[in-house]
Amino acid sequence: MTGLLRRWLGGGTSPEPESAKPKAKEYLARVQAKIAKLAEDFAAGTINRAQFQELYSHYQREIRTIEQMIEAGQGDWQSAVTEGQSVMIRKRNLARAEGYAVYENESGMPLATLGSFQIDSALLVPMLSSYRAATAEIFGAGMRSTAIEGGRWLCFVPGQHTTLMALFTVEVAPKQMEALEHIHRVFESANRHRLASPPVDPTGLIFPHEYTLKVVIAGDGNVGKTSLVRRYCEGKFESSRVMTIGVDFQTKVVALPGRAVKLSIWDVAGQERFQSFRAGFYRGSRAVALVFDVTNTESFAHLARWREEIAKAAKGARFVVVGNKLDLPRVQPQDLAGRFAADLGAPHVGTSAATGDGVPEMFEALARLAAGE
Ligand code: G3D
Ligand code: MG
Repeated sequence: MTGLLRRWLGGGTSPEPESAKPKAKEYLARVQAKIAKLAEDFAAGTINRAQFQELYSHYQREIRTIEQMIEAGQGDWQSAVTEGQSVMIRKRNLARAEGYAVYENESGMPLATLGSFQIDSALLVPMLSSYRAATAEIFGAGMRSTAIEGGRWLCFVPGQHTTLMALFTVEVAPKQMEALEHIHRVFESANRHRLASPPVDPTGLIFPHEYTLKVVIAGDGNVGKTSLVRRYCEGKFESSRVMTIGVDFQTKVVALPGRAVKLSIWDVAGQERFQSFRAGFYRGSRAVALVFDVTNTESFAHLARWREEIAKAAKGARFVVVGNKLDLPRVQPQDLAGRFAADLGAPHVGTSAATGDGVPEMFEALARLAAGE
């Protein structure tokens, strides 16, 4: 507590209305309790450094502003209250797994990659070999994580036969590292016979943490559903493509912190206009992207109908609202889309299948919802 605050809380000659004081005092005490909890969370390893630091300064800023307003005799100190932001700060700074790779300890050869494990091999190979050299000594206690270019973090998890590497967007919290170690233990144990007799055939390995979840991409024709799936699954965008008919779904492994899930992605290809075909198509889906085109307000207006139809056929399915074609001049008002998403309790993502912007975020949001996070 600062001297300023203490002076004010102690009463005396403060100019602000008496009635405001107890409430402000109560509120500031709550913020202090949050700071204490934050310190505990960091010590317990459930949050990372960036989350701790940004939240801490957020709380300090809030306290300081409220104190100054009170000092200046402004009764409306509540206007400085920013409750609810901390969740966003936590989320923004959470380490997200981009991808995983499993390397054989003895040969240093990659056995499998999951998600997107894009990392310069000129950087990776020396790190891996020095790590492998150390693995023998540090086995059992040797998880390591290290900052690499782009602010990303690379984690090494040693096992008896293999090393799991995971690429994260920012620094990883110790609890996330523990989850990785657990995954890797299960992986080695499930594959122990194959791993013990090299050369290992990667196609025979099983990834026990990987399971398939069905997700659906819905929305009017021409909003870019097929282009989004292509961009994500095949990494490309083709304009003037022939409309897809026939291919029902594609699968793709998505890396989430502490696990990987496989999505089977069902694109309402060519069925936009044939409602009678759709109910069966939705069955068993866990998460649904409601896609509209930001240059076409009608496609947005139709989302409520899409949602209603899907909610009937796939009870419990959760939604992500996706505004696509962000590379073009926007016509549909963004705040309306935000409100629609908020009313559904759904994340809202902006994408461009043409540039790739927002596309990983869209599918990650689907994976998280489908996995029940
Ligand atoms: P659908 O599957 O929802 O019916 P498609 O939509 O993926 O077939 O895309 C419809 C049209 O929109 C295609 O135009 C495609 O190239 C274009 N498109 C999809 N996503 C984007 C995007 O993010 N930005 C831009 N600029 N265009 C996009 P064409 O003319 O190629 O048939
Ligand atoms: Mg299509």
